[in-house]
Amino acid sequence: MVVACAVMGAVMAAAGCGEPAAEPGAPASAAPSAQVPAGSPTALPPGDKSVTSVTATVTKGKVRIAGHRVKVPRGATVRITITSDAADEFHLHGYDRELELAPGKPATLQLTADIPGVFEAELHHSGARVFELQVG
Ligand SMILES: [Cu+2]
Repeated sequence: MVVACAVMGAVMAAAGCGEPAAEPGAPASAAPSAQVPAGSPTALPPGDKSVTSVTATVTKGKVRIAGHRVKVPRGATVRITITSDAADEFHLHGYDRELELAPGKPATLQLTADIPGVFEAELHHSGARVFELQVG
């Protein structure tokens, strides 16, 4: 949500909402790929069972998704694919990862869920909430 974003931006003035925050303490686990740029393909083998896929479609600002709360164990790999009918910006709070969405083009973000908690994923332009990621 925009408000949450604004607050977050204020708290993390240096980073601002959307800027990839400086590493919040290097992940202690085996996650050396934390800084893979959004949209880059990763070296994960396809069909890996530890990957949780989240797929959402956005039409006229309305989000269609299988479940609005996505629960994963800590350390899981989460692959988020979003297709929007309008240009937008996807933002996963907490992890501070972003995806630029081009109209009609699926965009994919993959991350290691190594921060426990509940994090909101939203679209900046439409303000739509996409889902919540619950880790741990
Ligand atoms: Cu945001």
